[in-house]
Amino acid sequence: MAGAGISTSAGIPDFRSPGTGLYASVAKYELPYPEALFDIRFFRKNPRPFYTLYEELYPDGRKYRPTLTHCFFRLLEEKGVLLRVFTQNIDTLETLSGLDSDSIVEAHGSFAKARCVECKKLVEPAWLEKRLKNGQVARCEQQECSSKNPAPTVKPDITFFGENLPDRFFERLIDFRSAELLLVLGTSLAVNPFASLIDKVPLTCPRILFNLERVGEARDNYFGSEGFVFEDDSRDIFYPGHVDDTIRTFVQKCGWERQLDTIYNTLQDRLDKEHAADVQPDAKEDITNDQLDAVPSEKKQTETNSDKVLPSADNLAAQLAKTSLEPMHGPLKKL
Ligand code: CNA
Repeated sequence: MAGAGISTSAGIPDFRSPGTGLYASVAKYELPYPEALFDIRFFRKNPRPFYTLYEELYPDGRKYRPTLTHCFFRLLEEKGVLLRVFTQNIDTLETLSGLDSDSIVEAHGSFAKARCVECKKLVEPAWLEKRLKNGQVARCEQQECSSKNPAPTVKPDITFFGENLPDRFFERLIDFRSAELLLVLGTSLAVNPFASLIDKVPLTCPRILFNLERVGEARDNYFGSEGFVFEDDSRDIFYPGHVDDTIRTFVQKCGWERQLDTIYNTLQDRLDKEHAADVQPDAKEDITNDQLDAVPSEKKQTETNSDKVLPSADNLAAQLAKTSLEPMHGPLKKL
């Protein structure tokens, strides 16, 4: 389960981080209250504030790049241990990282497509980009809409407050029941129903929070959520810090660091080439299993460390590393 905190190192501000989050810079958007930025009723009356943000964050594939954490999802996919990435993010960086579309659930939609709020007709990305570059609010040009004054606004397929979540979110909820390990990364867990998903995994499923701050705890009394309990004997673990750093530490414990770097560097090279050639990104770069196998395994290091008393997050990482070598539903079950 991912949130805006996994994309801050890509240069995209989150909502709630003090000082740097979007809500801290509401003055720029001239909002009556911070959440109005993503409120469908407010947007229908005044789309300008949202469009200011939209121009900044529009994913043209050049401005913002997937982070090490996005590449970590790729690594889990390559290893065959990724069930699904449920993301609240709308920046499409999971897709740009090369993750299979089936591995992703964009719980709050994404910027990838946009349509008229009235007739729901999709618009061409090039048509929209031109208007965003000119600082215009895009208005529907379909015959039935263009005669209205003002013509209805074009809105990306992201879920605003007051709108339903995408069908795929509900269709894939079933995944939580079969999860053997839940990783929660870079989210304040302040938005429901997404936040409540942490309690949809089996009671035996360990849960790790990678975040700058402790969130989602039982004492926070989130509606519909029992929350994390970060006690010594609990199944819940808090990994504090910058998520790219803590993920690197976690991956080191799995013995997969070099493979993660290979994925990251290969992706950066591909994006460099695409930007140089000024073409749109299309396919994921081909990292073959042979290439991954060619990377010297750091598993030995994990094994040498195995006689040390490891904190439980390290144990989980070591178990995860073994899982890739054995059928799914293996060692994590025994925890
Ligand atoms: P949020 O409420 O702003 O919370 C972000 C969380 O991430 C906070 O707890 C931060 O402490 C933490 N955080 C920030 N940077 C890091 C970091 N480098 N390492 C570790 N933790 C970090 O954002 P949520 O995702 O929880 O809220 C859900 C909203 C935010 C969704 O509806 C999104 O659409 C929306 N959003 C998305 C993006 C994006 O797509 N990149 C950006 C801003 C907001």
